[in-house]
Amino acid sequence: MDVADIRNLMRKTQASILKNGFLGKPSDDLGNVVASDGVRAMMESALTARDRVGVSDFVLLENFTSEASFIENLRKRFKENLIYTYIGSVLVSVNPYKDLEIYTKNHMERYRGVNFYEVSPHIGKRYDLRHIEEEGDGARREFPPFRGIPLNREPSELMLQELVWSQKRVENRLKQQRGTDSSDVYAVGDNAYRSMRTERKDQCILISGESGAGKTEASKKILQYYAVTCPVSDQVQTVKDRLLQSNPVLEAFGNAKTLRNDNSSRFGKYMDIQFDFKGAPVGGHIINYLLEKSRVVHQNHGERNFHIFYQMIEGGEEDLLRSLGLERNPQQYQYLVKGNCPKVSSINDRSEWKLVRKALTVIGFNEDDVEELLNIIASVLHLGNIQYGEAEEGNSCITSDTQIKYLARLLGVNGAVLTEALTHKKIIAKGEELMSPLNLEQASSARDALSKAVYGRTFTWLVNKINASLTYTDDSSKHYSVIGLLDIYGFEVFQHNSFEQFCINYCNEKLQQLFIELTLKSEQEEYEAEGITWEPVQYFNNKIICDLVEEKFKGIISILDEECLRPGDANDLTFLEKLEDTVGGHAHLVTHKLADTKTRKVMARDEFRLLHYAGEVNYNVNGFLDKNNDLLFRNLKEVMCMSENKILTKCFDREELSDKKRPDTAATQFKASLAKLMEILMSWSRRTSAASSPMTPSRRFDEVLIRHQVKYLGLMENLRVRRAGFAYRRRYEVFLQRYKSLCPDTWPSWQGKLREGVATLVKHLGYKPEEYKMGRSKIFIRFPKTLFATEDALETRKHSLATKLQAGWRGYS
Ligand code: AD9
Ligand code: MG
Repeated sequence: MDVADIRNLMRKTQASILKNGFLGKPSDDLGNVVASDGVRAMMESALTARDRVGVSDFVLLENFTSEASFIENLRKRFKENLIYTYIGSVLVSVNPYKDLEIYTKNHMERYRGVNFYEVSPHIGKRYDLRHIEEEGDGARREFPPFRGIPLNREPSELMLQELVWSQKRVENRLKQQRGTDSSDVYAVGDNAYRSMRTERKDQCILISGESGAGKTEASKKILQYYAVTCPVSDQVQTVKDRLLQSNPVLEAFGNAKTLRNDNSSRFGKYMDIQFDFKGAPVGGHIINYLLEKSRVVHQNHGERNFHIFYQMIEGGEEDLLRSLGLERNPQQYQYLVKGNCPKVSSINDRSEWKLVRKALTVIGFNEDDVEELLNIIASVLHLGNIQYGEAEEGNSCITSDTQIKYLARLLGVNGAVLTEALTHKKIIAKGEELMSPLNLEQASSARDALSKAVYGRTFTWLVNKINASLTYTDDSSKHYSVIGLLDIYGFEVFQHNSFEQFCINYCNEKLQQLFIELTLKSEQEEYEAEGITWEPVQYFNNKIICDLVEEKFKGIISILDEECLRPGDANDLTFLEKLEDTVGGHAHLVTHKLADTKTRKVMARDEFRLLHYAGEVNYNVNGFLDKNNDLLFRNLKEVMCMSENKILTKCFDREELSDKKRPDTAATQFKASLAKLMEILMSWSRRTSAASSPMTPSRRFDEVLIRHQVKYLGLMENLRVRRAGFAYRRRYEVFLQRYKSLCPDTWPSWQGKLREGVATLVKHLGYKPEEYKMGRSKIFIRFPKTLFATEDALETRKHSLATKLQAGWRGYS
């Protein structure tokens, strides 16, 4: 570029800047150069923005131990539609319950390949400014500090750049003021991706929060982010599509409307996304955790069964429904009427059906697979409609043949054999098999057990099928990197809480424990790596509650299993008594008998209360033994093993019949699978973990709920851990690059070692020894105020240079 070109460009830039009113006439009565109206307005708005939008990383809160200032910061940000705030690498989000238009392709692009803190509001973004500016060539670079441009100097390319950058910067600031914010969930996704690529480390993103907080939405956003921003090829496109399409399918079969969330996940999901050496997603794997099967046969008032039933009934074509023997009316089905809530205003079952059908095809289901799958779903509805009557001596009999006829056809089993299995129990006495009749109650629960088993196993089959379609097929390279995404069911407290809530809340306790350990661990590791003395922090460790639930012999699960296996008079109430006897004195458990008078008033006799990390929950023991046993009579298993439905033959394996060992109880299986998950996540965490923790469902900023969530998620704990030592840390080169203009010795460039450069700089800035520490590659700053003062100095310098530059430039033109 020659001088003429530069001048030309300068003129254009000048015209544009003047048109936009960012720079005005530099003058004052004394002839000094002063900030123009535009620049002044810019400075003022920056300062008001700081007050208005709060800090974007809680580590920068002055009063970091105060819950009130924590919540105030969230409130400020929420008001400005800024739903995301960091605590170090943890992302806290507040569910806005409305579309914020922050998940567009443009937003994704903005996050691609930019450093974690660069686009996310962090330091210097105390004013919520982006340091990162987009340049003409589309590349994004950190906004450089002004280099000392001598006044009245001929304009140079350098000056031109500074001006263009300033303009961009102002524009960005204005954009900020209009309320657009970084959708930081992308920053978390991008950070995990980049660390995986550059450091060759597998990553995991944990998402935690109460039911309805927005975990599933966040996990979908992250997945979409990868789908849009990662490199593509034909094979990769298929994998991307399948990864994305697995969501509507799994949600149809595994999500349902609850009182807390219209699309509540009723299973836990851990998904691995596998990337090849080019960074393209080439495969995936899903592990599912404990589906809430009881929902298939019963729903609380105001809740629904799994979405798929309603989708099929509302959206299924006439021919399909006819062949399945179904009517287009959910009210006709016993399994769909319990909650008295067939329709949900926020859900369009008919259009969801279309999406799910399409998604099944994308995932690779052929017509036969779909037909067999739908036959099973319809069978469950028919099973629910089986009516029992009383035959002789109180024995049960099936009063209508219609359902059996459909069931025999749809399940591919013999109708008579099925009828017998639904009314009798096979017992083996003295080596002989006998069919013992069931009474009405036993028969209904045998039928419900079959429905739950059929649905639950089909769900697992579905996950396996999806996994098969996501399997990484390129044998030439076995090496791929992985990003894991965990989206479980959130903590739940209802009026009536049962075995399901017990399991879900236990799972959340485990995750919370992991969360705290990871934060502590990564802090500790960072300090160790940097050679900085680790200052231990006191925090509440919820291990005590996890132990209460899962410890061998004395844990609640062990006690429950013991009662489940005990022959004779064991029942839900004897389980409760045993709890009282064994762990009655535990600080986190209360039973009616052991409660004080005040607590007793809000507890029923058949309840026990756990003092969870997140709060107190009363669990009603009614049904605990049955649900934990999760037994299916042998003869019902035999019928299913004979099924001609290919899915069912995979779900009910004949080998199971010859297995004499009693299967593990539901809670024990769950405990084992969670232990495995924790193992994976802990081992990965060594390789870094980004975490995101969406919070409260709140259409407005509901302070009570938010306070509860802050407590429940252990956010103050997390912040204390993060702030135990130092509020802020940054690599020497980045720190020096940003602030070197504030010290004549480091300006315009520092030739020596980076560490020494930073030492010179902070000495010049007057940092006191207690305010900072120098690590191996980073500077650690203890208090936000130190950093803010440095930022203010930088800001002042930039503005004074801007006005000087403006004056010089005017002289030139
Ligand atoms: V549960 O534990 O599975 O019951 P989640 O998964 O935490 O719960 P979910 O992601 O399903 O909650 O979010 C609940 C609802 O909140 C969604 O259906 C949306 O209507 C709403 N939501 C969640 N996140 C966002 C968001 N980022 N923007 C707008 C949101 N709405
Ligand atoms: Mg969910």
